[in-house]
Amino acid sequence: MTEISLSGEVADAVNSGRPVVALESTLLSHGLPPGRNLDVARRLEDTVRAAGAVPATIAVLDGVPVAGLSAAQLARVCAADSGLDKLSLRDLGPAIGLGRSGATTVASTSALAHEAGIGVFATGGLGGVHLGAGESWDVSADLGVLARVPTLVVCSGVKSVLDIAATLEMLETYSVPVLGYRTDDFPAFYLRSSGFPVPWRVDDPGQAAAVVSAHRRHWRSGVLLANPVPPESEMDKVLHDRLLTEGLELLHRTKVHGKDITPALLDHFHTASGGASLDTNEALVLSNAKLAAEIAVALG
Ligand code: PSU
Ligand code: MN
Repeated sequence: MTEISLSGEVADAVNSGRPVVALESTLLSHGLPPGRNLDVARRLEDTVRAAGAVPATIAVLDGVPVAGLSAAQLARVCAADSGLDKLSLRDLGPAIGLGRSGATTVASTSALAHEAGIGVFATGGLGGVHLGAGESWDVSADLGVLARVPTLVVCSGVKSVLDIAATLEMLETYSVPVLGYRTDDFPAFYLRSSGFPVPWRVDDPGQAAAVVSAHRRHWRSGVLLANPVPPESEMDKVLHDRLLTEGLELLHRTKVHGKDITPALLDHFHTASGGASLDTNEALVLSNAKLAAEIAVALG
């Protein structure tokens, strides 16, 4: 497809078969407030390095997909006035062809990572089937990409603003293995459990790596590893449920739809919780980056 620009460090690691972990930029530019996002971006990269892998944060800058943003590029992505679009996979052609800049979602990051030779990717939450999708048809492209691109995605499940049962059904239809990390319950981003079981469980990075290698020998879809937020950082359930109800009302009232739904909802949670949801968000994404790096090392 496109020529991806790899940083020297990422290119060296990919070429010599050393562990690399892809990181997405939409969670930074559209999921976290300016200021906080840059701090999280740097800590994500430090966490991956501390676990023995090379971080490759991915974005499209001035029409070029980049894997392994420099410090200056990372600061640009996180700036309050970055003006970056949210780019799903279908947006890559237009953004690249027209020389635009944007942050990549799970869908576009997975695809670019795979193209760059990176098989492991850490993020916060996956997109999924929205509540009311029977009417709106709003199903994240993240699911369709997991069906086709053999990247391991480590995340904390999907937010309870989505139809979690329907999301899990689609992942089954698409033959995407769903693994719980040290849990039998599919997590719900801010919460450790969604109330829905996972079909398979792994208890250490070695088991996760064994499943991923076995899957890749037989089938070319992605693998989803669901890692619940650390217990001490889980959001209070009563607060969570209140913010969710309010958030859904807000979306309805302000007629937000399509790709703006997730950023608007995250913003509502962060503002209305006085920052409590930010601590949860940060803790879970850091935990996923660490786990992804450990699995990348085990796969190597
Ligand atoms: N879930 C979160 N935080 C996020 C996202 C999802 O908890 O920032 C982002 C990811 O980049 C994901 C995208 O790929 O939203 C899904 O958007 P949509 O539902 O518009 O496909
Ligand atoms: Mn959507």
